[in-house]
Amino acid sequence: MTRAVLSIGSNLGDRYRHLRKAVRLLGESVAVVSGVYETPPWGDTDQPPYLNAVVLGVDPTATAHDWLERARAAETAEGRVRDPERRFGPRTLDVDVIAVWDADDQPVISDDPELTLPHPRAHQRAFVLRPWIDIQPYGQLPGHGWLTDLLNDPALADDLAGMTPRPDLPLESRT
Ligand code: PH2
Ligand code: MG
Ligand code: MG
Repeated sequence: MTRAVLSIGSNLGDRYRHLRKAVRLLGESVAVVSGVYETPPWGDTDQPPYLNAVVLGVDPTATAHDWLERARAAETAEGRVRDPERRFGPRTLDVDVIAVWDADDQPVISDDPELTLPHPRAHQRAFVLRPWIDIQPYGQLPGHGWLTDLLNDPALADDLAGMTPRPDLPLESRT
């Protein structure tokens, strides 16, 4: 059995619909889905606010690249157009593979430029860590430690304060 933590986000069009579709497109392997948060844009701040959530995927055989392919397929299905000039720009749907654990429960480490694992910026992103800890309070980001400790980093305080839980926008979870 392999496991993956995926971050989903949208800030263009019907954001909630894109997230619901993402969960549906990721399919059978979606084990648990976090609540949705409204989050200020990170990185490139000249864009609309995002809706973000985190998904825990569990699959008998999927490799890290299988998770990446599923993520990309969902993005493409939701009309994602990549702007090479704007790496952190607005998007209908972004599905990022944050971390993967192999069949022996060991974290997958990869410096493949196509898929760096764990995600190289996840430890700085409140919009990943905050929904993640909701569904995995004892979670650890491989190479960076406990989510509880990462979320206590003063560098994240402003981003955390700027996030708003959206319990009015539930995503379907299998468990
Ligand atoms: N994704 C980005 C850039 N900035 N900001 C927020 N709040 N949420 C995101 O998902 C996000 C972002 C590029 O992937
Ligand atoms: Mg992203
Ligand atoms: Mg992405």
